[in-house]
Amino acid sequence: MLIRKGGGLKSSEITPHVVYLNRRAFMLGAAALALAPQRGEAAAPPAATPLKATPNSAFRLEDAQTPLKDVTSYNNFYEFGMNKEDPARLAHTLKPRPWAVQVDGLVHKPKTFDIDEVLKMAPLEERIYSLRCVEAWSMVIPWIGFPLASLLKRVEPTGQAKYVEFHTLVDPEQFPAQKKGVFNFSSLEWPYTEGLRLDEALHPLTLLTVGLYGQVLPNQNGAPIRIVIPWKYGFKSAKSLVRIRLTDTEPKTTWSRQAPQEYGFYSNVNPAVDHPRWSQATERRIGEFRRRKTLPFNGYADQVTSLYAGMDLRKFY
Ligand SMILES: Nc1nc2c(c(=O)[nH]1)N[C@H]1C(S)=C(S)[C@@H](COP(=O)(O)O)O[C@H]1N2
Ligand SMILES: [Mo]
Repeated sequence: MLIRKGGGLKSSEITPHVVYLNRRAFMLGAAALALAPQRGEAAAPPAATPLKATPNSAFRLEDAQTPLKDVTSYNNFYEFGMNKEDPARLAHTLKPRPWAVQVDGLVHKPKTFDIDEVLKMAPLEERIYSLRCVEAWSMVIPWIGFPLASLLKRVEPTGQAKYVEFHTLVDPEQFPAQKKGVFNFSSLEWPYTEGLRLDEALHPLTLLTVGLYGQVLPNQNGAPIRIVIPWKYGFKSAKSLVRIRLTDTEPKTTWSRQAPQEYGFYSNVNPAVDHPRWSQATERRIGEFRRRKTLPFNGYADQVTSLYAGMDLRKFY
């Protein structure tokens, strides 16, 4: 894929995630695509709401930060459409209040938390992580949140809990691409579902995220609450979460259902294991021209390699 100055992609380009979806759409009958809403002007974005957080110097990538403009206008959020510019254009339909997050499954104290209760659950930290998309681009973003572990400890996982499943909201009124017959391009199943092993979910790097760049999370970045797992490909970092469920079996995830040969459960950033359709050895930092080498575990190998001791990471991709 080609990237223009400023980091944007030409809108005519099809990016790797969606090549498969497009092919699928043709097979299903591409007529449905013609029903997609016409391109229109985005509604004026709501004024950013400031959000205070304490910088955590232990989690502070020193690389140049990706401009906020790119962070909010070059997004993958398939609930709004296939293209990188769809989320910014359409995200005004998402209503981040009122919002509740159900935390249940194999826990002693299942609970549905109001989002404002979650915001007060633990001190908010600012952490600068890079997010490495499976499409071989990356961004450096000052996120705001707190370790997912703080929330999980509240509900007290039982001894049977081995995995954590994440669900994004399903509401076609808020997410236009969930409307049947409108964006009938894909076989993506809603809710967008992701998962982690419990030890990954409890790892201090795993950030329950409510803001970025000193402000409340913009809708297109997964308001009001999402997960960020910096050593895994970006698609693991599910947005706009309404449910976190503890299970004893490995969750079926959206992308591994869609294309199991391309997207595994673990999805650790691994420059040595190519995606079947492209190399993962290098990446394009949005806003830069020269490609850079992709680092094992996206640069977090020292912190997370031990989670995978004894595992063949070619098999468990
Ligand atoms: N619910 C949901 N979460 C999602 C996605 C999505 O389409 N739907 N896209 C993922 C992908 S592929 C990436 S790279 C990141 C992008 O996060 P950002 O837009 O905040 O940079 O979100 C991930 N989370
Ligand atoms: Mo991605």
